[in-house]
Amino acid sequence: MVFWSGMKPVPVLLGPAAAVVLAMLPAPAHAQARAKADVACKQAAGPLQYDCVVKLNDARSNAPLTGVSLSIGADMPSMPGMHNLRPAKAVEDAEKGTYRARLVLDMHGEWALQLNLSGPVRDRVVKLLRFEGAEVTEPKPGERTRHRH
Ligand SMILES: [Cu+2]
Repeated sequence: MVFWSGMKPVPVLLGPAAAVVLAMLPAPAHAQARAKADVACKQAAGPLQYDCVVKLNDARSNAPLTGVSLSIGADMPSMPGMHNLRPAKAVEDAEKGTYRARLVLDMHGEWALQLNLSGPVRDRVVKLLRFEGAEVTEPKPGERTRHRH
């Protein structure tokens, strides 16, 4: 059996006892996320303005997360660092666990929205969305988008 540690393969001999111990190790950090998020965006007044509704729920109990301070940053995975927008502050809605924010992008295409939660729940959830005019869709896994200015 070979474990990959960075770029170097590390051979490890495993008996049945070791396999049991490995199964009991904590899950990777992303599996411990406290929040899960649903994001739906609609084009607003301008062609690059989008009004987004974010629903935050507890990852385990599924209960709506209220009283969270939520800011939404955005970057383009196909051009990292070039379209880093100033995070937008979301406003909590009367409906529990629902937050609203207006995003002003600087071009259409695929964006990674970073939902930064602070206050009672601290977490960061990243959501990929493709913004093409009035169409806002979730990119399919492995799908690549052209990046054209
Ligand atoms: Cu670009």
